[in-house]
Amino acid sequence: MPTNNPYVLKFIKEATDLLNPDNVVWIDGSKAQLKSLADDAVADGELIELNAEKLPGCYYYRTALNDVARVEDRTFICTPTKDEAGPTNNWLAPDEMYARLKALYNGAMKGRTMYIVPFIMGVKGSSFSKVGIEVTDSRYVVLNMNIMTRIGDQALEQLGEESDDFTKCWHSVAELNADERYITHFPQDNTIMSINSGYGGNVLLGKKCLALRIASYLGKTEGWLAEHMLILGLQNPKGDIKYIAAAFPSACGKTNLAMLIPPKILQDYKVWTVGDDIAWIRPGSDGRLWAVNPENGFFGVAPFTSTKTNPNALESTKRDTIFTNVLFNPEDNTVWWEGADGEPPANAIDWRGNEWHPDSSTPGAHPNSRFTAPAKNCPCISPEFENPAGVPLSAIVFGGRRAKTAPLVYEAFDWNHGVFIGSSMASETTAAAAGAVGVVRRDPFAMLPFCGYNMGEYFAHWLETGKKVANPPKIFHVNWFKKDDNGKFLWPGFGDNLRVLNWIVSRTNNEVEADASAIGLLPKADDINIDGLDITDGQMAELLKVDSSLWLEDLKGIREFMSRFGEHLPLEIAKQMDELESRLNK
Ligand code: OXD
Ligand code: MN
Repeated sequence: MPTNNPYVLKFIKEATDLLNPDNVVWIDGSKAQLKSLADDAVADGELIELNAEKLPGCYYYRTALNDVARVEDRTFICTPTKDEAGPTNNWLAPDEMYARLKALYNGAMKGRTMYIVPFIMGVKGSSFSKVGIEVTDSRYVVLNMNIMTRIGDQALEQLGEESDDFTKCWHSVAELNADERYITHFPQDNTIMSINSGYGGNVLLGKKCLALRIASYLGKTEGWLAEHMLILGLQNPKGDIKYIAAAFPSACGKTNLAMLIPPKILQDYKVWTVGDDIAWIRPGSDGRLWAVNPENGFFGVAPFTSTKTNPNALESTKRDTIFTNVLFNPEDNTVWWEGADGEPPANAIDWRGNEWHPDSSTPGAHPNSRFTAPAKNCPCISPEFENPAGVPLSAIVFGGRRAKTAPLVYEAFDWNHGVFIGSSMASETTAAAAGAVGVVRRDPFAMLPFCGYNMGEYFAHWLETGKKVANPPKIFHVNWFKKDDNGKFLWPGFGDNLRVLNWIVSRTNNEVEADASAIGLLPKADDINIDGLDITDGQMAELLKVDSSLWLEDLKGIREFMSRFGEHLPLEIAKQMDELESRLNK
């Protein structure tokens, strides 16, 4: 045993007794152990080793056909009462769920090996960091956990011999039976139980399950925030760097923003990536909020990642990366996906394992195919990525995909107003018919599927956090997706989003004034640098326009959503809705 910690040993005994594996292997995190695990997986046909020259250290993996994404309808928060999980989570009483899961786990690893993966979310020795221990029967999980977290003996050292402060993470692929698939969280027991899936978001338990759902609950009880946010450092031509954390619902380009390449005209600026998906944020003794990225890699969507859309993400995948459900090219043992650089291979194998040709009628890569790439491969990884103290936040940015309602950018009047903006975040479903504005899905703080307790209480926790910091970051909202009356995007997006980030930073430095409107503070049109862009004054006015009647309509949707929280809705949020309404009616 690599540890004498009695709490760890008790957990491992309980898991071994129930799962009944033939072998038990402690993962120490050494290169030799991981290489031999990968070699075994290749020998068994579970992984394919890719071209050693073009993609050194890289492997290819296919999931089961019925197991290609997170399963929100099978994801549960099992707090003692339903009320504690709140109206936005699936809930079952802990006793009932434990009984159901224990029946499924009973003997599930018979004939298999159980791997014990101790891991740290965050860097060793940081006061932000948390330890988890995942038991799993999947070598793919072990190898991915090695990329996404810091695994092995270092985690047991961080935990020490006496602490019970770790998350117990149970995983078995079992029979991959979709009808008995469960991704379950017991926040009060610091326990996660996942079964019948082998897909990353459901089984790499450090990520969504620990670093968001369990951590949001720990953050509430311990006084910090676990958020679905990227963190970037924006360096100006003088070399000063300001840090921004930003939350966006899926399909809004979080990884692209985190790794942004400045347009030519602003090439003296530089964006450093601290994280692309998760931020843990704590009040610092200096009155500011400090943030770390607890992950150690990127679990990114492969399709449409290319030299054009995100060269930094692409470069990150050039070595020591695991590709899942992309297209496999057996001619030279490489991979490809829709929207990748270069021509599709003439004779390939698609994500289902079937022969595929460029004229095949189905995509070669699954739309949710992924790369798991080490953060240290990223050319723009921040020098502060491993700073145990994190980075101080100057701004927090919320965003969504809104065709009409939200302007390109606006600033909250103050912290509480900013919390209201985060709580009323929304995104529109894409591919709306011409002229229509899409279906609005409310996704507060981009945390709807990831909040491990009642979201009304989560809003209250955000409000409380603001009271604890003398110099909180300013809060903003952006919308890269505003459209004109012909349905054409008004803003170019991608690298040009830097122009908006620059305005945000200039506001945090008190360098420019802003205009008060009913919804918040708007830029003066001249303060957003559009040199070199084909944007007319009229289009800029449209980008910054606030249409009161559209907002009053939107407010109805916000009120309806907030009414779900009943007595858990903070009075402050109700007050913010009333104040917005009266400003809009003025
Ligand atoms: C997500 C992800 O689903 O990061 O948000 O994979
Ligand atoms: Mn995410």
